[in-house]
Amino acid sequence: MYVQNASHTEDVVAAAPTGPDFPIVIIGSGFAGIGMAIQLKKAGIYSFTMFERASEIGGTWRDNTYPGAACDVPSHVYSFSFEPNANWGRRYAGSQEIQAYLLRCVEKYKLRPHLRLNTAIAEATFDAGTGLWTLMTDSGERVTARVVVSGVGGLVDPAAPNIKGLDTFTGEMFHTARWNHDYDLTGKRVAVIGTGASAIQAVPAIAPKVGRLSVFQRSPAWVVPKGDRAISARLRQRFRRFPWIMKILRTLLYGFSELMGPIIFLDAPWLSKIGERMSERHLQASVSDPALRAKLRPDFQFGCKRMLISDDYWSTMERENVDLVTDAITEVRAGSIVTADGREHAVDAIILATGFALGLATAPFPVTGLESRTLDDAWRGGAVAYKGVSVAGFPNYFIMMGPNTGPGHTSVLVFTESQIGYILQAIRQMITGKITYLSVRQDVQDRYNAGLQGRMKHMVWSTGCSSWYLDDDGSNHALFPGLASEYCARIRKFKPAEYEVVRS
Ligand code: N01
Repeated sequence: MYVQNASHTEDVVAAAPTGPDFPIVIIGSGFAGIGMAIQLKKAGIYSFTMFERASEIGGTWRDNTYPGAACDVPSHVYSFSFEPNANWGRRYAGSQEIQAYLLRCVEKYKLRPHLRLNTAIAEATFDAGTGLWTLMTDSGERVTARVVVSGVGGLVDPAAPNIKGLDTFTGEMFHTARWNHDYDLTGKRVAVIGTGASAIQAVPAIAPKVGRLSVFQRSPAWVVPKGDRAISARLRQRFRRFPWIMKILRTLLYGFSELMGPIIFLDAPWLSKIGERMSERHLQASVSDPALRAKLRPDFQFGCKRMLISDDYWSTMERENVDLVTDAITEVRAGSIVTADGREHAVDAIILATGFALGLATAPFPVTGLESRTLDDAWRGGAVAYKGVSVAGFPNYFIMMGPNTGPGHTSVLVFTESQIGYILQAIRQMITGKITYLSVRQDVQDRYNAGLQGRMKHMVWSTGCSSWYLDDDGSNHALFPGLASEYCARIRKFKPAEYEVVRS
């Protein structure tokens, strides 16, 4: 239990079994950080400390507790491949069940002694002389690390919408990712602003409870059926007895998502039509009123914005106590929301389902690499990283779910696990090769990114809709323009020749 006993973090990492010369810091304890920690332990590398700014692990699944919160990727593929869970209760597990899974992983792999909760990293600076990162915590504590693995995630901090008068609202107001469970919505007049992936889960869950629900839609989205259902006790028992069935299921689910991939991400109208027809059939089956259907039907190509997956969102919009408001919000007043048609919608509570301030394109805190260059400077023209993981000039600093590694069509964990494998190889090479630091070559990074950006013109994401995928200038530094299998193949092997390698 060296973390708890140490009075200073420098002592903590120094006291770890791998020795004082190889301290590793993992920032964040969501799926990425936990997966990295487990694989380090499996590789016999124990000299790591995981910093988490919140009071518990879990990231997305700790924060998103809104009613209906669930993963829209099937659980048997949205879990670690090395830690299958025979007991998933539903095809698409809810956030509580996923958080419980992560907590079990932490206990099973005995990660608690490596964990520093309630400790945010506020600054990181690299020293080329020693090959060490110095990290400052928010309480001013100084920590040194040979390697930093950033697993801070991109969709973390709630985005506050820029709506006139929002701060003058005197009723209850909270964001989906900061749900106030102490506030009872029963019988209340509730507004939901936003109709993205979070809203379409929360709306059907709260609609039966509230008095009146007004859903403020700025732009509609393509929705496809989820086919969610409980996994029977019998099937779960089979999974426990024959774990190989889960492996086959995982392979099938992954294979299916990869097959669907081109429909979702390619700018090929004939492929998009397949998705649009699937969604249109779902709309016809869910909503009987043609006028309401027209309001819910997007006018952009399938996949341009993140495709939404729900069995009951569209049908909920036809409930007697639910209104879809498509006129733009012009102002929020003490007890109401005013729309462009002049209507004043009186509400008791406003739920902001307005998404997240995307952290992919900016450094999560000041990060200073070689020659005193900051990550924000390096990313001024858009966030770039070699294979989404390494940034030229920032040695021994590895990013998980970094630039251009988001999938629009499959489980993000497929990407995460391949990044863990890559970073682990780099760390092993550093330990065995007595390497002081590794910095990806600028020409290697430039070539990789030119290739990715060159392919963006074939992708559907910039065909005329707005989304968190795109930077202000319309460029895409969030998603990987291809199949997950391609990404995994490209990142499978760590090649030192692609890095400047400095030995002391
Ligand atoms: O956020 P979003 P989200 N006035 O950015 C609207 C992941 N996720 O939290 O489309 C009025 O998608 C905005 O309107 P518009 C997933 O990757 C995963 O729902 O910009 N409206 C939009 O409708 C997802 O993509 C799961 O016109 C305003 C909504 O708010 C990502 O998180 C579940 C507005 C924001 O939608 C984000 O999803 C949930 C304003 N001023 C989320 N500002 C899984 O199941 C914004 N909007 C895995």
